[in-house]
Amino acid sequence: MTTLKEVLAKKIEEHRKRTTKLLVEHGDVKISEVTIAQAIGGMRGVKSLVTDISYLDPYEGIRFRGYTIQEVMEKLPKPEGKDYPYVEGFLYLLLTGDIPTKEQALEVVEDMRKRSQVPQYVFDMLRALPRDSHPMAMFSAAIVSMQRESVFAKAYSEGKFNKYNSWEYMYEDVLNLLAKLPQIGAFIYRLKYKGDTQIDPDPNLDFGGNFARMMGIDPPYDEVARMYFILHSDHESGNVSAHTTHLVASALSDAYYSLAAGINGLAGPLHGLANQEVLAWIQKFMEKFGGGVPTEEQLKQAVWDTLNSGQVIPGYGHAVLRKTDPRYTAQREYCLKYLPDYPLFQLVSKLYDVVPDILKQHGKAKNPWPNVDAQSGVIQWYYGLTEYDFYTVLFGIGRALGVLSNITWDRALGYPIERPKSVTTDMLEEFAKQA
Ligand code: FCX
Repeated sequence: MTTLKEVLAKKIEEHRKRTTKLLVEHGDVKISEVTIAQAIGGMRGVKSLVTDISYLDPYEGIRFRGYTIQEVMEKLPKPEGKDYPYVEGFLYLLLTGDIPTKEQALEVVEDMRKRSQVPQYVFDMLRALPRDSHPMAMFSAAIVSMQRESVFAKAYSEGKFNKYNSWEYMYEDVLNLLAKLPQIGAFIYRLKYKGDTQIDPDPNLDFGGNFARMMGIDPPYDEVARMYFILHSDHESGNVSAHTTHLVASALSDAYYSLAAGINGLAGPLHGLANQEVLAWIQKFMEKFGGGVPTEEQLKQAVWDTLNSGQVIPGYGHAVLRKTDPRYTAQREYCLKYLPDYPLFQLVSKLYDVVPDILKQHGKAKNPWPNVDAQSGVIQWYYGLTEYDFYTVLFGIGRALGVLSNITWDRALGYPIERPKSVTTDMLEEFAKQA
């Protein structure tokens, strides 16, 4: 057994007592109320999910296992000579809550390398899909196609499964699945955009380093990959991709079914697809202004034109955040270090100067500040990844780290099938009358 699995088993044993005590002794304590506006309005702010993997404070932004982005980047072990941590060490943190030593991180690197071989039928299936399929549809199809590999589903069908050991089968699926995602993502990219010229993984490289290699993009893109996957990993439990993965897993569907479902949610333009939308939107108005960097006045006009045509400004606003997303800031800092003079970065910075004020004047968005998606496409574009349809796959590889850690814990703590109650409009009208 690896150190990660051993440590996790110990943590789970300890944590189960806390969950049981809460349920048995304090199960009736109220933590939230639901208004009519929340029931109609996407359950915004209703506290009804539990996760310890990450927490999103509206004003501070995300903390992973209690650590800010900056702390995560500083404290986690890094490959020799690199600024960004091993993704594998970050997974150790998400699963256990502990910062691993370099040896512990390297043990996960080695374990995942052993699990990383993608079955040939996945490549055959991807090649058989129409080449103009969206990369997210291909990514989701690749994940669900591997469901036959699930040790969780096998254990269930063989009757080996019980409430106490089910997390171990989930853990095996989670590690097996995560280890394959960089190659699947890079395969889709090179199949669609590089004439199906594939680059083999290098067994000596880590998750981020290998992804960059298989994409065919030189360093420091390996650093971008590490940063990007960590930043996009988790955003507590209520966002569409995390919630969907959790919901589907709650029916005891395995990690393959659950992650594919979450990825399908991530593909929506109000969620993960917003990062490609940002680039598409910027390109559109740059074309309109003859390809050059627009003036501030032209930018303001472009923002108003978008709003007046009833569309949202991609990369701005958030359901929970009420300040600039620290994931935006972390990527901005990368840009300031590596590409400060890049025109597209300067344009994105100029948008930061004009959009919040316009959104405030417009008066609808509760949060006028940029989110993670406003900045991420620029970095990809700079390193030659201009096929922005692909950007959400990058988000998806990162997001898998968080949502799969979550469903491992869902099984460990025996969370039941999720089944909120619905009411009819007649009933809401009746509640309103009685209020
Ligand atoms: N531009 C224009 N209008 C916006 C807006 C934006 N960026 N953000 C919110 N609004 C509008 C909403 O459309 C809504 O209008 P309505 O009353 O006519 O329906 C009103 O402001 C109130 O919405 P609000 O409560 O602030 O935001 P929601 O929680 O409903 O939605 C998202 C949050 C993120 C979906 C919304 O801000 C949005 O559409 N942003 C643009 C898309 C985007 O960047 N998504 C990525 C978010 C995230 F980081 C991720 O998941 O990846």
